[in-house]
Amino acid sequence: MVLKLHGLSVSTNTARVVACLHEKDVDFELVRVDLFARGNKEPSFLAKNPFGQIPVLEDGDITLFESRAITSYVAEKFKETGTDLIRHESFDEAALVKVWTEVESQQYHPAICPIIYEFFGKPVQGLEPDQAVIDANLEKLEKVLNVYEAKLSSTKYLAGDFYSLADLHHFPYTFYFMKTAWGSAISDRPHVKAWWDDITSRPALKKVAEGMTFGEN
Ligand code: GSH
Repeated sequence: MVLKLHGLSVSTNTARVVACLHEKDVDFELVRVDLFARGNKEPSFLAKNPFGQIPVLEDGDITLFESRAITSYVAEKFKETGTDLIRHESFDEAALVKVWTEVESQQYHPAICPIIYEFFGKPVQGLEPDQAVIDANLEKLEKVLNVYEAKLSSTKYLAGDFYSLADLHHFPYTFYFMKTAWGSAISDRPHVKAWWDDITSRPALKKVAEGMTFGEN
């Protein structure tokens, strides 16, 4: 039975899961949830995710929400196909993947998310971006990126010399961030830039990027 992913290809959190499904060569059907028509607040959708947010993955009898939990499930369930994103053959490497997936979620995401929301999310709703919020979070993001720059000067990817879920999880928000005026936070740090260029040249991520065009998807 083909997996059903409820979401939108322009949505960052949906794109995180789509990237993982492409890396794992797993077929899926994208079921469009119209956020503007509040399709995510319909009882039938709330039955799948009581928080009324996309993405949601349905795989047979199991229904999952929270994009990072979904990618872990997919990477684990399909560990024998496509790219190994969790280093399942090495206990130590798998632990490092977990560390750096937590870093994305606990350090990187809280800084980059408000910037993307102010810059892209607010105008879509007819609201003015708040530059003070953007500036405060840029400062936080730069500090996180200083740590990344040091780490990526000793390993090619975040968890080690192997691409993993930890790198992949950064893709969607950073993709939109690079379309703002502040992309130099990434490109002025040589090791972070080399890492970003490397991961965005992956066929799976290029394919996801094709769907991340506001107004068209
Ligand atoms: N932590 C959740 C995840 O990683 O899946 C966040 C999900 C989320 O914020 N989804 C957004 C959404 O559904 C779209 S990218 N927004 C509509 C809403 O919150 O009402």
